[in-house]
Amino acid sequence: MRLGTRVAIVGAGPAGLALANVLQQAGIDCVVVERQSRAYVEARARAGVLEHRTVEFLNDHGLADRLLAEGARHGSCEFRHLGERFSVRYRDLTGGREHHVYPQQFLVRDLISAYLAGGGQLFFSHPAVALDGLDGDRPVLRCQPDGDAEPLELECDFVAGCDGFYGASRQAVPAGRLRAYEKQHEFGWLALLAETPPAGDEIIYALHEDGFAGHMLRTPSVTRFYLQCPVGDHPENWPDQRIWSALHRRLGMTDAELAPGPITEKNVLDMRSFVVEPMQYGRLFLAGDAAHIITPAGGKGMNLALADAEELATRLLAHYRGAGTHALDGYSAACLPRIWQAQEFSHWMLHLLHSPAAGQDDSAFLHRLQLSRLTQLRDSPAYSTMFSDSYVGSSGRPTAH
Ligand code: RFL
Repeated sequence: MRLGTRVAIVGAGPAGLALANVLQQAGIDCVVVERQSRAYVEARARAGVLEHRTVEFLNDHGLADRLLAEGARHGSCEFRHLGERFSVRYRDLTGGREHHVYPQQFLVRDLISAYLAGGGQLFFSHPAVALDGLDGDRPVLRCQPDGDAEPLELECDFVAGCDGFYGASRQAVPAGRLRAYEKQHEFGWLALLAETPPAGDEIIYALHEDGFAGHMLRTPSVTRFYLQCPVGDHPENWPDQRIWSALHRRLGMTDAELAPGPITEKNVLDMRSFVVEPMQYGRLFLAGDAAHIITPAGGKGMNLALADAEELATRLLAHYRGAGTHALDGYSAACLPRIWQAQEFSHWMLHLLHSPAAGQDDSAFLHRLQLSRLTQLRDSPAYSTMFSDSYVGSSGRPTAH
């Protein structure tokens, strides 16, 4: 089957779906293709922290009703170390900016239903396998569905590559046209989801000689936890009993404070930072994880993906309203400062939280730096205000062109 559209969107994650909804609301024809089934993407649990700016964007487009009704608002987080505990009240320190906690898969579900309710075209189980003619006037996106289903060809004005880090879009750019900046971190994180209520209503970051532990809120009955582990560790090395005892020890909690429950997800995360520049080539625009990967420290990934979607949507709207191509030419330059700021913050946070690998020549020195950061965060209003501003995210939104 061959179809024509204005914007072909690869990937039904937060970036692709937000872009599709905004274009649809503006009457700009678009088609979304997604490699996985609808059931799969609506159940894929990942992020859960939405910044104030992200919620404002979604709300402006009528896409935040459920998240505002069902999500929880948070304005402080807690740090723990050697029996000491203190909170940083980032809402108070930033004039009222706060986080909303709402699981990513719920947001994906809301964005899919809003787009389909508006008559949007979305092809699930249709992996994009080739993007041709990106440097011409009408690129063609080719999808090869599984089994006997007919291949799909989409002829379009522009391709939005929102297909995550391992997607096909970035790979379609000729060699040498994009520059990648990357860092592989020297720690691993065991990422866990447990059917257990959170122990309190704050995100908790615990520094411990055994390694970092994180307590992240998701819903009243499901909590995400992170445990620092060596690079290359395997989930099989972490039977449930070992996990709960590590969480209790590192977070300084008893069984009564944090009740062990079934662990429904156990993954070792690849702690990688990656940015590609520019985020565009010819008629292809990369958004979200397709263009950059950030560690989960600081909870920025989904927020950056949605900020890219908003930037790209604003510029596509300007283009179709007659502003010319310069609106689109500036897409990458407009996104990159925000992305690098988030990368810098996430990197700082990683080094605040992680115990340096024992046995290295500089590990004792690095540990002292870590403690100094923590003390300043506790004692210096200027330091904690700067942390809060980065943590909760700026309030800047794209301007119309
Ligand atoms: P996504 O969500 O990966 O969506 C990309 C979509 O593209 C599809 N796809 C293709 N479709 C068609 N053809 C192809 N060839 C395709 N190849 C791939 C995929 O199936 C998928 O549906 O990218 P997007 O939209 O850029 O969104 C990015 C976010 O998902 C990501 O940054 C966050 O989940 C990162 N992240 C967190 N971010 C936060 O802001 N706060 C957090 O607390 C947070 N916690 C996390 C996280 C990511 C995690 N993992 C596992 C990566 C916790 C975890 C555990």
